[in-house]
Amino acid sequence: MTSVLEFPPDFTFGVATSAYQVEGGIENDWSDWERAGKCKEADARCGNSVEHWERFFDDVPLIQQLGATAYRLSIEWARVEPKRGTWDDAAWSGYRARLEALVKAGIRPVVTLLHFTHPKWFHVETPWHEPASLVAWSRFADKCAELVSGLNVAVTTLNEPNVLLLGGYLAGAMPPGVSDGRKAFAAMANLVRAHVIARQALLDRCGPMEIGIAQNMLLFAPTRRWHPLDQALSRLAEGNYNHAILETLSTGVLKLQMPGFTAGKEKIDGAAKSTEFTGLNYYTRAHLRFVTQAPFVQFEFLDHHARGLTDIGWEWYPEGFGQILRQLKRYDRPVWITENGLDDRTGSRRPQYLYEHWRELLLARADGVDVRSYLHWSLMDNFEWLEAWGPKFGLYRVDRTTMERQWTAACEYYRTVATTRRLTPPPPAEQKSAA
Ligand code: IFM
Repeated sequence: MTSVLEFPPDFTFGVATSAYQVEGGIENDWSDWERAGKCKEADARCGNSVEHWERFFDDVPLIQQLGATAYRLSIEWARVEPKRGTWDDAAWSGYRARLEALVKAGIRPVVTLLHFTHPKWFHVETPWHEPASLVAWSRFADKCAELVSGLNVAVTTLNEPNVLLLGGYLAGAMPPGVSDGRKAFAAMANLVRAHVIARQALLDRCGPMEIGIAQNMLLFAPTRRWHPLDQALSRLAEGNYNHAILETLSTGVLKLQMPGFTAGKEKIDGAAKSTEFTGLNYYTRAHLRFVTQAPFVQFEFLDHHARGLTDIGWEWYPEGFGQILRQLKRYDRPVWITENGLDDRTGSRRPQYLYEHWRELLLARADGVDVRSYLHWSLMDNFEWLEAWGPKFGLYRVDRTTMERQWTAACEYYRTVATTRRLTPPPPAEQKSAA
């Protein structure tokens, strides 16, 4: 019998990254987006990133040293299909060799098929709001099924489809830069279909296996607790952003209700009960305020508890993690934390962040939430999309001039908890200034 502040022996500790953010040398829709000056700093480039493609086999021991036994990584579609219909066989075998190396090292791969990025040709002819997107996707999904067959892997078909839809199809802030409610709804339905297609391809090729998505969820709260419109916005955000896709994968019916933006209802064949686990990416709480000018909603990250916002300005709010975990009981599936972490330029806050979030996780487990794994975002510092190289999410700090991976206090703390399974507070942080 384990105590509340102990992780059971079969609980999985792991780490996560995504291809574009760490591999380097990739030309895709995001590299074009950067070149068009669309990141926060116009000259920001992912470029050679942290060279994880080249250094992969040396990076595997870094995962082992953390006591981690799972690694969530993604397949870069643009690497394996740089031209529509033309596979790069060396890239496919490169991924296979990497997955095999992980398995050999006792690390279970959790493979993401789509983590925000697409080959350059994709949006030109087959953006997600067009049915043809699914033709291109089906071919890719079949190849991914072939890639993982015979290996003990789990799959998250889609990473944060809600972020891709909001950023890429409603706000126009990430590729493909569309801002159109009707297209956003069509894209959403097709992304759910993409999950169903990939799932079928995997089951056909590999037999029973664990398949889910990684869903970004925020705890939403009204900025003015008494204000009916702030309250209504929070409820809408919770329903549409957090739950609409998870509900669809549970009931088979996609329902979206975003007044003034988009709405729709559609039955998606094969979507009902189409996951083996619910993947949660949790970072923060967002407060919502109704404003009288379009888009009528203002997002705010408030430091209500005076804990200090994170470096990119997110609220430090572990309680939200526990609350969201409890909401996931409704899906009646084991929960995997597919991402959780913090941008921390000095590295001094991450151990305490881990402690507080792990504590919430264990309390939620004690409350009956079947949380089975925790994959930390991120194994090492990486390219943070519109924010480029400012945020530091890595357990390992990466010096991008030498590409040296540096062990940090958070690595030490992670290893202690992952290997002892006992959650005790971390030693007091040394105060460091940002590098
Ligand atoms: O870096 C991202 C990741 O790609 C998706 N989830 C959130 C992370 C931190 O913003």
